[in-house]
Amino acid sequence: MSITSAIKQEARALGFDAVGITRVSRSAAGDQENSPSRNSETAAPQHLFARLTEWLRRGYHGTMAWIERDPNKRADPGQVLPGCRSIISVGINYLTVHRADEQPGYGRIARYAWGKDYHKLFDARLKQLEQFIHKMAPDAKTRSYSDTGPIMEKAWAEQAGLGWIGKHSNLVSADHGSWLLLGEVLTTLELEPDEPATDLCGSCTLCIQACPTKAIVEPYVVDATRCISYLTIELRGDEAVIPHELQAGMGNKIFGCDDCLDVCPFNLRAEPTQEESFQPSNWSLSPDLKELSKLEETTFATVFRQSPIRRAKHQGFLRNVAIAQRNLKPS
Ligand code: B12
Ligand code: SF4
Ligand code: SF4
Repeated sequence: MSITSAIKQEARALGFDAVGITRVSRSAAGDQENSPSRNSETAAPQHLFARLTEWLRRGYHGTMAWIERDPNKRADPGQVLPGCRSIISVGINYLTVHRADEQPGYGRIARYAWGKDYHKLFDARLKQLEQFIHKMAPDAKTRSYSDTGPIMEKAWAEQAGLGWIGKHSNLVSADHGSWLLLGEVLTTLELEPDEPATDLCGSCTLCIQACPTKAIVEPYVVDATRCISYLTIELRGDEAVIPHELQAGMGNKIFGCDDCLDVCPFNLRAEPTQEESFQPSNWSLSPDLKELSKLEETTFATVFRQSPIRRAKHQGFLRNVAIAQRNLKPS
C-alpha cells in the first residue's frame, strides 16, 4: 500500500469522515522566494492571496484583526511549514438527528455548538495522524490545525476534493452537505493528490436569499460585519456596537447562525454523525431566553465549560440574549 493510501486509511480509522490531499508545488511553498504570487502546479495561492487581500481591503473582517496580520502567510502554506509539499485536508460530519425547538421564548444556537467544542476533538485526532505519519516517514515534518491556524481551510479542502465552496462561502460536501468541520495536516512529504471538487451550485441562490442580514454580498463573498455568526460570536462590546437593522435581523439567534447552511439542497443526502461529542446538551436545542438572561458569570463558565459558546464570553452572550428577547416582542 502506498504511503498516501495508508495515511488516508489511518485518517478514516481515527474518525475523520472525509480526507483528501492537495500537492503544494515548490514555488507555492515559498522555498524559492517568500511570495505567494508565483505559479503552482496544483494549488492556487495567487487566487487565495488576491481574494483574501480584497476581502480585507473592503473591511469585511471587521474587528477580527488577527486575520489581517499576515495575509501572505495565510495564503501560502510554505510560509507556515517551510518545505510544505502536501496538505492532508480532513473533515468531520457534525449533523445530528435533532432539531432545534422553535417555540417562542427560545433562542437559537448554531448546530456546530450544540455539543462539545470541536477544536479539542480535532486536535487530538490530528496529533494521532501526525504520529502515524512520523512512524511511516521519520524524516517528514508536519504541522496540523483546525480553525485556529493561518490556513485558508475551505480553499485547500476544495482542492483536496472534500467538496466545493458554495455561494455562502462554506464548503459543501456531496456526502455530508454543509455539515463538515475542517482541519488539516501540512507535511513535507510528497503525497499523491486528489482531484479538486467541482462547484455544483449552478443557478441556485437559496443561501443568498435566506440570509436575514444580507451578509452574502455577492456569490461566494460574505461580509463578516453583517454576518450573525460574527455579530454573536466574535464582536465584543454592548448592544450599541450592533446597528439596529442588524439586531432586527438576528431574530432569536444567540450564538452563530445556520440559515444559509440549512437551506442548501445538498443537505438532503446528508447522514447523521455517530460522534458522541456533537450530541446536543440539554440546553442547546431549547435555550430558554428568560432563564439565560439571569445567568451569572460563574454559572456561564460552568455550564459552557466544554462548549464553543464560551468564546462569546458572558457579557457577549447576555447581550445576544437581550437582543433576542427584544426581537420576540412585537414592535
Ligand atoms: C474568519 C472565519 C469566519 C468569519 C468570516 C466567514 C467567512 N466566510 O470568511 C465568521 C465569524 C463570519 C465565520 C462564520 C462562520 N463560520 Co467560520 N471561519 C473563519 C475562519 C477562521 C477563516 C475564514 C477565512 O479565511 N475568511 C476570509 C475570506 C477571504 O475567505 P473565504 O471565506 O474563504 O472567502 C473567500 C472564498 O469564498 C473565495 N472564493 C471561493 N470561491 C470563489 C469563487 C468566486 C467566483 C469568487 C469571486 C470568490 C470565491 O472568495 C471569498 C471572498 O474573498 C475559518 C477557519 C480557517 N482558518 O479557514 C472558519 C470556518 C470557515 N468557519 C466555519 C464555520 C462552520 C462557520 C459557520 C457556519 C459557524 C456558524 N454556524 O455560525 C459560519 C458560516 C458563515 C458563512 N456563511 O461563512 C468552518 C467552515 C466549514 C465548512 N464546511 O466550510 C471553518 C472552515 C472552520 C473549521 N475548521 O471548520 N467564520
Ligand atoms: S451565517 Fe447567517 S448571517 Fe451569516 S451569511 Fe449565513 S445566513 Fe447570513
Ligand atoms: S444553497 Fe444553493 S447556492 Fe448555496 S451553497 Fe447550496 S447549492 Fe450552492
